[in-house]
Parts: sequence; structure tokens; C-alpha cells
Amino acid sequence: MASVNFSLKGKTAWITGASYGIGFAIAEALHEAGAAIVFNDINQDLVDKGLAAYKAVNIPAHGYICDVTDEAAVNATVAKIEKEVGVIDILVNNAGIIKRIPMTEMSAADFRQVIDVDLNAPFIVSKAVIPAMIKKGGGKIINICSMMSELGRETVSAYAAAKGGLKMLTRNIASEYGKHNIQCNGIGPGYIETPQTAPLRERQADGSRHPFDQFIIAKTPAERWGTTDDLKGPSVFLASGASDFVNGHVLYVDGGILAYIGKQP
Ligand code: NAP
Ligand code: GCO
Repeated sequence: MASVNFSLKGKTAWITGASYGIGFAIAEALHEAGAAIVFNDINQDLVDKGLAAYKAVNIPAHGYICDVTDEAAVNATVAKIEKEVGVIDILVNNAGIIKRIPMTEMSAADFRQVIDVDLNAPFIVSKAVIPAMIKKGGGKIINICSMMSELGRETVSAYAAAKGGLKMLTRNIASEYGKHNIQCNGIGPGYIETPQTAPLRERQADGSRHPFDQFIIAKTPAERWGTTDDLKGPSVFLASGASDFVNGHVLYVDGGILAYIGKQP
């Protein structure tokens, strides 16, 4: 009977935009499972800060300057990674932004920027890494989706459109490249304590919890925000041989939000 294989020893993992936040935690987990870690950020200062953060936790990460929306830059970065580190076995499309603006007040430029980073970039980066994965006999792509891959809410029209599209891009990559032993899945974090959600958790002037903070607690069966540590195990699972027959799936790591109508006020 084959043993379950969670090891990533000998694998190269590129987690995009992983200087901090969810991507950094996923990188820690994949490193702990044996993978060589590659990350990127948009300028040298931020890459240096990321390298320092990885060094502080004894991870010999490889950092590259790359704006994931720039296809030429992405292609050049993939070539550098393949030359300097190795063929990318595991891609985590983590880089992302959000703009919280009522739709009728949002400029088309702002809408396009969110779509560009959160949906076009995962297409660009996946397209760049798949050919070498095929040559190598397979690979893993993990797209960081969201509650907004399933649900809408006020002010996040661009983000929800992007993350809904990312869920379907995940399914399409799975459909188109599964025959090459490439598994493409999503992780859908719930509400996680990172810089991206800090504005939703700020204490009020009177020291009380932010109304949105209280709202999320009432909508989450676990009655807490997630932490980046909650994403580590699911990431190793989807990056490893343990998930070789899981394809096109979005694994929601949300404490039960999507299953729950919400606590009665
Ligand atoms: P975060 O703290 O804002 O970090 C986002 C990362 O993406 C940063 O390192 C950022 O780098 C990078 N990035 C943004 N645009 C980039 C670009 N054009 N090129 C390269 N890197 C870029 O966000 P997070 O909370 O860790 O979220 C990470 C992912 O999880 C995102 O896709 C987000 O949508 C998703 N997510 C977050 C939550 C949550 O509750 N936090 C829940 C569900 C899904 P810079 O510092 O240079 O901007
Ligand atoms: C928001 C939050 C969410 C989270 C996450 C939920 O404004 O509603 O930022 O979008 O970031 O995507 O899964």
C-alpha cells in the first residue's frame, strides 16, 4: 500500500508576492515540507525586506523583482528562476490587491488594476510556468481565491469579479492540463489577519471592535478571524503528492463561513 506523500523535498516553489502576509506563511510551510522557496516583489527595496524576513526564520529564499502583471517581466523571471534555482514545480498565485470602493464610485482604471493583479497575473504566470512543468512530467498550481469567489459584498465589485474569475481559471487550467499531470487547485481563505484586512479590524476610537470585525465573528462558526498559520496545512496538501488526484477544486479555509447563515443578532 503506497504511503501518503506530503514531502516537497527536491521541489522548487514560487509563491508570488510573498514578502509577507498569506504568501509568506505558505512559503514557510512549503519550506518546512522540503521545497526551495522563490518569491518576488515589485522593487529591490521590498525584495530586500522580504529576504531579510525569510532570513530571520532561517529560510534561504530566492527573491526576484517582478511585477506579476508584466508578462515580459514574468517570462524573464521564470527564465532566471529556472537557471538559478530550478524548474518551477509548484506555483502559488498569491499576489493580490483589493480596492474597497462603491461600484458606482469606482473608476474603470481602478477596476482594471484589480482585475490585472488578481486575475490577469495568475493567467500570465501560470502560462509562463506550464510548458516546463509539462516537460518535467507534471506540476502543481495553487491559486489563492477568496470568499469573494463565491459571495459578493458592498465595495468589492472588482475584487469579487477577479476572484470569481480566478476560481474558473483554476477549473480551466485543471481541465486543459490535467492530462500532463498538472493539478491546479485553489485555496479560498476566509477572513485572515493580514495587512490587507487590517482596516477591517481597526479598534474604534472608544476602544470597541470594528463593526466589520464583529460582523465577521458572527458569520464565522469558529468565532474568530483566521491566521496565516491556518493556511499552511492546506497549502502543503495541495502542493504535494497527497493531492495528485485533486484537480480543479477550491479548498475553502474559512472556519465554516460558507456553510453558516450567521449568528442570530
Ligand atoms: P497583502 O498582505 O496585501 O499582500 C499582498 C502581496 O501581494 C504583497 O506582498 C504585495 O506586494 C504583493 N503584490 C501586490 N501586487 C503585486 C504585483 N503587481 N506584483 C507582485 N507582487 C504584488 O495580502 P494578503 O492578505 O497576504 O493576501 C494574499 C492573497 O490572499 C491575495 O491574493 C488576497 O486576495 C488573498 N486573500 C486574502 C485574504 C485575507 O483575509 N487576508 C482572504 C482571502 C484571500 P507589495 O507589498 O509590493 O504590494
Ligand atoms: C473584504 C476582505 C475580503 C478578504 C478575503 C475574504 O474587504 O471583504 O478584504 O475580501 O480579503 O478575500 O476571503
